[in-house]
Amino acid sequence: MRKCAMMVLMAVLLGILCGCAAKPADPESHAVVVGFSQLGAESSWRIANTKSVEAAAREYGFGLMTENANQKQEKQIDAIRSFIAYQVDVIVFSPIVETGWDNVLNEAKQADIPVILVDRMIASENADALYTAYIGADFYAEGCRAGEYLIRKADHDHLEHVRIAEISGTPDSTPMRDRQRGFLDTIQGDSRFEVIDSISGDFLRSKGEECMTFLLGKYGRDGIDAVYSHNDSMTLGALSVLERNGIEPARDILLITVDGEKEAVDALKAGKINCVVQCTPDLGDEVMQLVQDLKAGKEIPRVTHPKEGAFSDLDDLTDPSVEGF
Ligand code: GYE
Repeated sequence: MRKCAMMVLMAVLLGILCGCAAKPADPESHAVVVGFSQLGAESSWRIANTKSVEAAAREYGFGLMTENANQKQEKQIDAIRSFIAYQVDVIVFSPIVETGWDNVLNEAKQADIPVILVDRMIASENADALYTAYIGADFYAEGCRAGEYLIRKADHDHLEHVRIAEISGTPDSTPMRDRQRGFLDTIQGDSRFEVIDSISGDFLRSKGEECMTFLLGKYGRDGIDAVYSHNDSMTLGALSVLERNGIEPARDILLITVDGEKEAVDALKAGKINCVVQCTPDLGDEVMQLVQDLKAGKEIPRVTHPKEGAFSDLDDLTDPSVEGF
């Protein structure tokens, strides 16, 4: 008996080590099986998002096959193909970049498997025909909130010239594109602001450090007034570089970030970040509600955006609603 239990444990561990898909224990026992292609584990946001989807699937009693692509588009394409072969009921998919999905999504369509895009969008001439619904943040609005904060801050502190360095997310991804567009559209035409550089940190903390080191080397500590970073992981990396160089974050160089993870909100409260634009990773419940409605033959909304806001040093940070995930 003990030997048997050991063998089961070994098999489970082997599965984990191989990085095999987390197949539902007994798919037959679930009325609905969902295939979830997650793009990676690059940030606290992503890890919280994966947990949210997994917890919601359990709550709804759906079988969930999760595949994590470790930042590789080809792996996501393979995962979707495996879901099609398995004939899952619904594919839930968070595309790492916007382009390059036409073939595989056409295959899902031909197999009659609906696709729900979660978090990120796809771009294609034929995009509308390739997915059933999208649920995720309005990244353009997030970029606007970052820009609006900077305008308020410049007004408040009577800043006349703000040289901004942007640390952007993964190139060709929806949050990178739209956070940039929203920000630039908001500050454009205001002569106080000058974007001096924009470099990609791929949404990774380690690359946020590298980017900040590079920017300081290129412009010097007195050549940058503000950093707009597309996520908290990169911001926290950049912040540590500033501190190591004796530069006071949020004072010597303004820091504006997006996501709202606990560590960033705590840094805001500690006066080390100026503004945190919220982006919620808790999309699981709404995704599974869409799956349920879809299976029940109900009409589902084509686009769902969660409600989000922003916290900053110009707000009351003692308000209990100011908290991170
Ligand atoms: O901001 C970042 C993550 O797509 C909204 O991806 C998501 C972004 C999030 O890696 O932290």
